[in-house]
Amino acid sequence: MKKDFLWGGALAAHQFEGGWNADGKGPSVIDVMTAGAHGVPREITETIEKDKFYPNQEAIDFYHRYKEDVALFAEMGLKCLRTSIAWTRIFPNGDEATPNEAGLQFYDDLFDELLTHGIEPVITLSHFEMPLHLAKEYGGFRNRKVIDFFAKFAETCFMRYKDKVKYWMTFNEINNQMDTNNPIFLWTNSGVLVKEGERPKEVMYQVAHNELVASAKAVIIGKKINPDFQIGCMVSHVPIYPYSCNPKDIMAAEEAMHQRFFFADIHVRGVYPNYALKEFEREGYQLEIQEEDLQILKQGTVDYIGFSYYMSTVVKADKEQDNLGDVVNGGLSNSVDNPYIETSDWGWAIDPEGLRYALNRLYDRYQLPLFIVENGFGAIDVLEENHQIHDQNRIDYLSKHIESFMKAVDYDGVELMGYTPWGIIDLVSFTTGEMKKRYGMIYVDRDNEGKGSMKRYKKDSFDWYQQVIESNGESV
Ligand code: BGP
Repeated sequence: MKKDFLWGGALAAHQFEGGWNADGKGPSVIDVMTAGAHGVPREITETIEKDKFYPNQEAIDFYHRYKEDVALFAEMGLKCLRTSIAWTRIFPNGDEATPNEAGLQFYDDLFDELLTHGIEPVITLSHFEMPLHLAKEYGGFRNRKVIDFFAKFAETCFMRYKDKVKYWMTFNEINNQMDTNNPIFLWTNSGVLVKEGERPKEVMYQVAHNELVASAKAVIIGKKINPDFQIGCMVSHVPIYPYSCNPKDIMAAEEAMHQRFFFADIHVRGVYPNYALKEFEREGYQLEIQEEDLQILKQGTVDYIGFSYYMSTVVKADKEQDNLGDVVNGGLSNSVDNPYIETSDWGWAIDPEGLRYALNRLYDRYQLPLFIVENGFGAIDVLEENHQIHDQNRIDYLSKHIESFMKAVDYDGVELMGYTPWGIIDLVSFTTGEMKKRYGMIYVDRDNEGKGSMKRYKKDSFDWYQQVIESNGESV
């Protein structure tokens, strides 16, 4: 791998910082989501209810322990850390005239701590946590005013951290709200709940448009502040395979991929793809897209593509005729199990080869540098009596994925900036709100009910990853 390859780890403010109301921070849309469990979805409460447990509020308390944790990241040898800035630390309600100085200072301190240890911050501006006030009072990204609130938040961060942060991303997994079957995606991405009688996809496309304009505005502003900034998008990439070589299956997969590519197509090319315009026409969607918006989209295209990769899926054109299982599918009604690959305890298909496929497909389509900003294995870990954690399953998962992306780089010639495995330290799971779905290489003693000493312990994967980084991928 290239010498400056960014080996790192990824986190998101709301899932690990805690301190949800510390030093003037306001509540965000995810602070009001309860914990779920296997088969029990998280609930969106829209307000803080006394007797309910909200796992993100304390999370792993990084807010108060960041020095200890950054020291561990440095010991692991991380070259970069991907995390996000909690919008509500900077603008507690989202619509204030001036930012909250204490919030700005926290990230100054954190970035200084990282830089002192030679760790480059890679920053997502919005990772599933807009101010609750913007969701409730303005309707989230339904409302065009929120475009400007986001642009102001972005500008404030760019100005303040322009000498400390070079790599930015605008919205995390902006494309997962395409799955309108699960309300948490639209809520956390955009602060939007679909109302009775509305067509979810029509709402989603309007919201998506406003958010894409907000992202493009941020890119334009950022480049003016510091032309050396590298500002990327961040999409969830789940390759969709055709079930067979039946051309009907091939076309079913192709059509489904349009849904996956829609956001990145606009982020990268700055224009609406024809397949989307045709869909709007076919479905009669009434969208407010102003002429000026189209200019902004064109001007504010991204420098690179950050993406998450956890799994692949499969679609079959005539699924109804068979009983081929029901996997985690990102809202695709025609998805089926892949008989060639195993799944995690949470039903996520484990497909290392799919990462090489994804890299090739994204690179062919966009010809832009790529950055794997999430990849990981959510599993139940056992803390042994001597405080060891033998997470060989995680090492197996990660090493196979690393081999796969190295092949994409060395053999296929894909341009890859870095790799930040998800949840480098245990944190609250986004979809389930659990602590027991762990990704980290550092264990945190904290359980699903919020109990535990909060102590940190190194897992076996800690030493393994340290070696991987030290050898620049030679020792996987
Ligand atoms: C992505 C999100 C992360 C995250 C990860 C793992 O969708 O960007 O925030 O948590 O997936 O998902 P989960 O925590 O639900 O296992």
